[in-house]
Amino acid sequence: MVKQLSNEDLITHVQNVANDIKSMKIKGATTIAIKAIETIKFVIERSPLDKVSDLFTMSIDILRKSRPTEPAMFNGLTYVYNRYVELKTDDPAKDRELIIHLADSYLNMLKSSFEKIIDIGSRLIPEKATIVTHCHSSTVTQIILKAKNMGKNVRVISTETRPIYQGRITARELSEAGIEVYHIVDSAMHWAFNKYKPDLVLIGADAISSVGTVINKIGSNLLALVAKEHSVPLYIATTLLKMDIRTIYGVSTEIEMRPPKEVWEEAPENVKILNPAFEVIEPKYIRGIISEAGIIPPNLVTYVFKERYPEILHLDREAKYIL
Ligand code: RUB
Repeated sequence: MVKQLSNEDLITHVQNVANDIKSMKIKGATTIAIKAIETIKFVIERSPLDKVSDLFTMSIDILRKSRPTEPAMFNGLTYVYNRYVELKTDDPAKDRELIIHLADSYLNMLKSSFEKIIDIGSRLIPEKATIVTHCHSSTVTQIILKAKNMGKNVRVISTETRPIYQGRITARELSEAGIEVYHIVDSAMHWAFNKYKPDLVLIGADAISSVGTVINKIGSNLLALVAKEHSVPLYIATTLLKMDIRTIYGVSTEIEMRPPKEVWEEAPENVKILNPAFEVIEPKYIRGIISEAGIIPPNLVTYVFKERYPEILHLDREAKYIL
């Protein structure tokens, strides 16, 4: 039996997680989604019985405001919330079990799709390959690590990913596993393609829209342009659970603008710093999306999503989804 905590302690816990997501102590779309859903479970398991419902709604509200460009988290929170509303009883003990069960269901969807993508992606990598990546995507690094474990000879060019250098996480993770890594500043992308003639570009995603555009870390579209110029195929490794289903109804995914201080701590007062966290890659630059449903062209995303996750799309009917 898990020890109960007070209302205040549980809310503080959720707020701390939301702040860690906002400040990017917790980052990367998959990690954020898992952490948000695990936090719901943590709270509900420890909530006083008469507060289960209130704490659940409050936690969802706090978490969903933490970062605006994270559909894998929103889909998870929406799935758990809407299914709960549909199935809840008048018995708080049963409702507690129900929420925990729904949270586990979504975590399992994430986990099983992640495993399938790693399998498919690692098979796609040639026996001897130079791969360019950008930022830190756990999906991408796991694909590369698995390819290495399969005996493939891979080397990686990773960009540092200004302003907060997530590329260093990638470089460290892969080099510690014995992979040859060349680390470059973002603006050396074109130079690196000329010098090392990569075989493919492999990046992750934060969001996918209904028409197959992909949103990923700022600099990703620049990399897509460079890849196109050099005729190098670009693949996106992502679960379809990152689809922003609001885009079906004409709502655009918001691109998060981050604090100026991340770019320049003590900038002169009259310099206006712009710090977009993400950008959009058009389908014409994408050779394929490595997803849990196989490698698919971007324009099939909505169709495949509907086939695979009817329970999530169903919840969205009449745009009830828009939180
Ligand atoms: C991280 C980023 C990653 C995606 C995919 O951005 O753009 O490519 O989130 O990651 P940030 P994963 O550091 O701003 O969160 O494959 O782990 O879901």
